[in-house]
Amino acid sequence: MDNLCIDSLILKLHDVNAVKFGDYKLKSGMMTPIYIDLRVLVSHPVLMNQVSALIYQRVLEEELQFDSVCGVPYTALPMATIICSTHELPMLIRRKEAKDYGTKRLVEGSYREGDICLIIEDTVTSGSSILETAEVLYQEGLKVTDAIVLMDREQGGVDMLASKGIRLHPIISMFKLVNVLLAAERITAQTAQSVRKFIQENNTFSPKEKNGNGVSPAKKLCLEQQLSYAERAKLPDVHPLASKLLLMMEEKQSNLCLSADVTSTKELLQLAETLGSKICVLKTHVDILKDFTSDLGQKLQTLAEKHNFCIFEDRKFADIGNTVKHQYEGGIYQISSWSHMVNAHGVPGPGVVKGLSAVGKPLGRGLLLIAQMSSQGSLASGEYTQAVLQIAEEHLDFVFGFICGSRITKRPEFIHMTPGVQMHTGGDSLGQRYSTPEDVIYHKGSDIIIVGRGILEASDRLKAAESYRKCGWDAYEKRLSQSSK
Ligand code: S5P
Repeated sequence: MDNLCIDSLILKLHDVNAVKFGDYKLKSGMMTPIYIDLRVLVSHPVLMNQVSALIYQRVLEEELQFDSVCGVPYTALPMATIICSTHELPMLIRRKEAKDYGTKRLVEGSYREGDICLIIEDTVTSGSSILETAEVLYQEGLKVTDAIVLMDREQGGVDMLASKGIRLHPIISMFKLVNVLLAAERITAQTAQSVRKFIQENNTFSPKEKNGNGVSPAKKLCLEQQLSYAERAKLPDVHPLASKLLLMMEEKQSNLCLSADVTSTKELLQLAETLGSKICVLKTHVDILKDFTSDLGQKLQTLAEKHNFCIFEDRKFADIGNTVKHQYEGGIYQISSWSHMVNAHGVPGPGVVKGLSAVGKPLGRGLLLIAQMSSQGSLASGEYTQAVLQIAEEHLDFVFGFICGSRITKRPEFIHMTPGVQMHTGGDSLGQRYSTPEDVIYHKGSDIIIVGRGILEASDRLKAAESYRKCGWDAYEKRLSQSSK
């Protein structure tokens, strides 16, 4: 989703008084220093269309599957209507009260038992309004798997709904809103701080039993994942390379892997030199270099030692054991001689790991298996991911982690690395999909963010790398602090 688009929308919402600062009472009775009132949007048709278009864009990005759409009455009702009318999607209307004449229906529209209904909402605090609507839909035999909300007050709605089996996809978060208004000098730093404090201190969702029912997936991750990177580095079964990497991460306060997808050797070495201090891993695609020379590996290794990072050639091996052995060791690139880690698909079965291990293990190298991919329509999911996990568990002496979208195993010895990361969700025109560092590390429980164009296309790469490092690290610290609560 385009960042500028969200930023300008936030300013326009502020212009029309849909965002107010002061002392306001929420539906729950709680007093709040910020109030979101999107009811005014009906008087601003251009803005209403823009909001509806953003919600629909999110539907596409998340590739949501559903049979009908229902807006939570009343504010989200016109938004759902515009989306359904524009894109010719069937809509359902949830009545707040059943009529006392005629059909007495609580849900208007046509549907069949088992149909999936997507819920649309304007603002979420605790998530209770969405749940109320979902419960009415459940009574009619409908299913609800996902909901989209324009504004998430970040007070526990995502976790509460997740605990009820509903994924909530927020478009604007409260922190983002405050940051944009502060940057535009619409509010003072003091107001921004009081809102942030209020949000942090007023989470409406507190799971009753630790590890028990009613705990959201995000919270469950936190509860399970109590070890720091440094503690994991010392586990008895951890692969030596994973141990080295985890200690490096802790020391540099970086869980950022730079995907240095450039086509000139000079630029690659420059990146390693200038951004080396910000990263824990430098990921390369040496086969896209137009001027590869055999001394590159040595030069990269020198920089890796100087700046304390690991080298990861993203070769994605996917052949029978005997072939990958040659591809890893020989050819022009001689990858095994300089790359600390490589990755492989599980498609060929365990033979691919055995072939690579024959070359890499004696050199102290390690392997990441590709368990999931960031690209749209990826086939690496479900049972495939589980089968890859099993191959990894059978080769703990060489496989030390995964390329994946979210954490796939509780074993703390494995390192999870996630590509498809930018500051904002969205994608490119060739099927890449992006999640945010916070989502990947905090919500999805991964360990390392892999960032390419988010940094490479920035006007100041060093500044961008520092922002990603900080976001990734903050999300890790947030996860750790929650787990020890
Ligand atoms: O599923 C994947 C696996 C990988 S390794 N999706 C990916 O995007 N990658 C790699 O991560 C991809 O080859 C590229 O080098 C990097 C993502 O680049 P970005 O520019 O989209 O951040």
